[in-house]
Amino acid sequence: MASGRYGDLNRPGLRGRDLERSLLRLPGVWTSLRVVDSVDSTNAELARLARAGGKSGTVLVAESQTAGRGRLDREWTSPPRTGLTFSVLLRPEAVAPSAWGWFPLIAGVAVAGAVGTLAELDVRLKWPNDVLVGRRKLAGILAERVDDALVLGIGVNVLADAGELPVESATSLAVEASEVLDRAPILLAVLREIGKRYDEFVRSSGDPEGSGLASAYRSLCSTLGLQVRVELPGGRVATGTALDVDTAGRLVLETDDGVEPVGAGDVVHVTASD
Ligand code: BT5
Repeated sequence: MASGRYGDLNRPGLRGRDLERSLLRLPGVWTSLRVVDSVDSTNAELARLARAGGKSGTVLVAESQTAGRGRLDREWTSPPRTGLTFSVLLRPEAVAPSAWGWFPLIAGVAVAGAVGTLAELDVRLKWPNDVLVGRRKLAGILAERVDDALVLGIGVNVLADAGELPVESATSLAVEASEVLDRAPILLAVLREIGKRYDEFVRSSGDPEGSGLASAYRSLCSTLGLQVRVELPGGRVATGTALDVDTAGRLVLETDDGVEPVGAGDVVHVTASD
């Protein structure tokens, strides 16, 4: 496997104890952070932990995954230590199931906001939560419900050079010439932002407007206002103008047949607003 133009010296491992100490310094939703060398999938591991009664606020970071998962049975691949691959386990007891669609969007807002600020890049979201720089994917998010727990998994491409990225449509902070390529502060910034947004959302009993989440999402989401094609999980395709995101986190489309909210799917931006 190529070591990349930064070489291994510039790909130091993450230090779990130091990261945990920094993360837990301030009170908040996080309860533990662990870094492992390798796991099948951080989402799969935290799903197992959730079923075994694992605690809300658990963070698991892996230096490499042997079976990283995307949505709809797709894969997430990333050479060891080139990116951030991690999951969090949360137990949002005060939020009605109808508002759970906002949890993956919380992760998207946190990643786009924190990474965009640190790296000084225009990082945007394609609904529901593809994290893009221009048209290329910098990070992906997989949210899974496990009984009454939530597992949010995040993969961010940091150090991978163009030859190491798995698909043409991918990018990394290194490829985008970001000055910030140190994975630890990026991880902490993303976790702090998820923690803050999650806490506000849960305290508002899952009210995306009252908690300020919806307006943060709208300002980061490049899908709204565009003509889009949405490939829905069953194979059907919906086309229309993306009007808004509703209280359930669904994308509201104006189609030829009227207004249609879609809860899951792959969006293709047909026209750009600028
Ligand atoms: C996602 O799925 O984007 C969700 C990815 C979530 C990954 C994290 S890593 C930590 C945690 N543990 C896991 O096992 N998963 C989560 P989706 O929208 O379905 O996109 C998957 C598609 O993105 C693939 O089919 C590829 O085309 C592309 N892809 C795979 N690896 C990529 C990468 N490193 N960068 C950009 N695109 C990638």
